Amino acid sequence: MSGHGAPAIDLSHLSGKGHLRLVVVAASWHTEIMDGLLAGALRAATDAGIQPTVVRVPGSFELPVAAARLAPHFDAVVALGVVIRGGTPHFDYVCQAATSGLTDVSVSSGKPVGFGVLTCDTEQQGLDRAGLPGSSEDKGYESVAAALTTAAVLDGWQG
Ligand code: DLZ
Repeated sequence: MSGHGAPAIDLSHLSGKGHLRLVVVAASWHTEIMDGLLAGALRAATDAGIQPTVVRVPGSFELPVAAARLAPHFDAVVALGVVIRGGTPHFDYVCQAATSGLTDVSVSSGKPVGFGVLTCDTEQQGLDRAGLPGSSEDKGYESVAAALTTAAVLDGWQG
């Protein structure tokens, strides 16, 4: 999977949607990459005119439980994390738990959960996607844009 084919991001359609409540749940492993992802996420929220709540958890494995607890109180959730492959199968378990856990939260809560979890073979792959100077992609920004765009589409549709 590559960034090729991604839609252009234009957040101007979110004007008038400043009431949307956004929480960014961010893991803490791989500090430099996480700092870039979080900065990109906050930049996107600012561009949308929304002031997010930020909640930190230890690792990506903890993202789903935090998202599950917070989702009822917000219109959109964004999960940020970085998992880098090591020498054991641990990588696969953490990635699987984060991915399926966050999907479950989104579907069961009916709230968009932006997926800003990088699953990388190398640290360099994470740096390339972290929205840092020299990065080619900005996954923190993209995941907030996706979650807020979906929340705006669903805004007003109550179950
Ligand atoms: C244990 C662990 C390892 C080895 N690697 C990562 C990682 O690359 N990225 C990440 O977000 N978290 C990692 N963790 C921590 C787990 O996500 C989790 O916090 C611990 O297993 C405790 O539940």
